Amino acid sequence: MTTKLQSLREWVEQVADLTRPDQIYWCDGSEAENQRFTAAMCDSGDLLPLNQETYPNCYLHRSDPSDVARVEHLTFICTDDEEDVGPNNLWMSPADGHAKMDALFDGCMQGRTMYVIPYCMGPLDSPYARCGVEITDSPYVVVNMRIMTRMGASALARIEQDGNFVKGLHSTGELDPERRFILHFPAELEIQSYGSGYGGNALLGKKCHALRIASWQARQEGWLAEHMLIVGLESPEGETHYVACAFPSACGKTNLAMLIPPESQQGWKVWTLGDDIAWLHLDENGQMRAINPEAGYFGVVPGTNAKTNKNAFDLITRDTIFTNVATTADNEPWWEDKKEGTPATDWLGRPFDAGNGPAAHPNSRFTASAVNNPCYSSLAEAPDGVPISALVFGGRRKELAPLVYEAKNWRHGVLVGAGVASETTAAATGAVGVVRRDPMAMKPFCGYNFADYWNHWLSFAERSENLPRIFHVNWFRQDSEGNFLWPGFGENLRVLRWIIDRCEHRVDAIETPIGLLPKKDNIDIVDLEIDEAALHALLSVNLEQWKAEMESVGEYLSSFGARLPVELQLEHDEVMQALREAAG
Ligand code: OXD
Ligand code: MN
Repeated sequence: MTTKLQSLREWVEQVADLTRPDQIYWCDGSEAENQRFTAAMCDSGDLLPLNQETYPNCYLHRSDPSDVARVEHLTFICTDDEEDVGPNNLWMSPADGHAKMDALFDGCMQGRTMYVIPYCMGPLDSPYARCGVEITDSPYVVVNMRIMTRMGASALARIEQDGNFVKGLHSTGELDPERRFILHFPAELEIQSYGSGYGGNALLGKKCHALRIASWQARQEGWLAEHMLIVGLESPEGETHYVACAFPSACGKTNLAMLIPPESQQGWKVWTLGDDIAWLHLDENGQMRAINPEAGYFGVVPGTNAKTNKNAFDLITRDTIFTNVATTADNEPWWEDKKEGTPATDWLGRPFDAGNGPAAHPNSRFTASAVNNPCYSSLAEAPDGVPISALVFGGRRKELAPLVYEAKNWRHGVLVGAGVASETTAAATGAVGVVRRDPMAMKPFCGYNFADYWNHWLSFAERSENLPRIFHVNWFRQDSEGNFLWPGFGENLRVLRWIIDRCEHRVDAIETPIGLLPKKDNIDIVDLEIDEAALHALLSVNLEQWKAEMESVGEYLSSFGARLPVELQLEHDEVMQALREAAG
């Protein structure tokens, strides 16, 4: 296989001249090809077959122990003007970036095969979909990209028709953390990633293309590329609302996207469209519509069980690639909080010893195809996507942020999103549990200056009078003893129902300086064991503490200097004024 698209042929030749592989292989995405690669990786030990009776077509990959998460400190955006990437990104000049990467890629594929992976982000027939080609020397990347994207001959046909594509070059290199870099060249629509096989660094369609490069393209073209799940909520009366929610990495997007209504929520159905990324466009009526550019889930395994996420728990019993989980004596995958089985071997392949820490790596992952999800929405393949009623921001906050509140309007919603903070998780290397600002859950993924990004968000108010309402949620409030105040998981549907009621003008809310809070009686707590004090804490806000929070948001915003949109500053000033007045 090759291509009639000259620019693609030339780029592949140019990469081969630099990396000097033994052979070049164009992936067609077929089942036969997938089986060949899987069998070859089982022979080489890159994949270990799991128990094929209980986990048919499931495999385990053990990564290099130093290569288990995204590396934000090694991720750069390369632009002519440093200001364009903002203080939210690391910057390198395109010339320095190319020189650095050319040196790393020089001859790096000698003795290896170079795989050319054409892929499409989004349904193949969607006007909103965008394509890319990833060149890699990792067969693990090939089989994962086949799950995560529409990959192979059909994607190549679309690329040939479009005539353009994002260029992604990847090599696992020596897996030496000192020689690991993830660079983005947005003006050239190019990504170069060296020295890591970890999904977020190596499956270039995902974070690198569908968020960092796409956010750049989206700004130029008037749309949004966001770190958001997309979920459909169907009421017992048959009315379906679609909601897109931005939560930071490993804060429960997959669980919410696959939520199973608890018994108390009789008649409700939940449909998954996406669990990580949403591309949002305004249609000709000013309605915001979303597509999920991905075709699979790269989900966090620990914590997945029949109670927290039964859909995912069932989904990953077949056709799944596990990375860095433990195994039982029966060769089944095992992870913390699986609630069944016991580990025999840990994620490093050692006999399990509790003294060595968790059996599965806290950021161990599953890669599974979206079509195997029992609640996969039929509209996930719709070329025009789904209409979005509400956008929801959230973070993991032990304190302060109430269970839910609504922004007063779009401009206030942008401020709410810009002020999101969350405790860090194992999805990225570095300390875990530290509260940091993660605006719109895009801190690791916005491919340009946040100040310009907020300006872009604000500009939507001029383009439509029909924008989704904006909310903020926090499932993670704790009492002074560290107990969660809210049960979370399926019960979160109760909060989503309030959000829908607000969108449908069915309930009033309490106006406060932070936004609109639910009236206690408007959140359904039937059959929920939750005491009055907890409910009060969840549905109210301490204005003194919030004032301190908003001061800290203000300091953060001012770190963007003169580029900060005046409108956002004004919105912040208004909220501060309201808080001062409320304090008397
Ligand atoms: C992910 C992440 O893998 O956000 O989705 O890190
Ligand atoms: Mn993510």
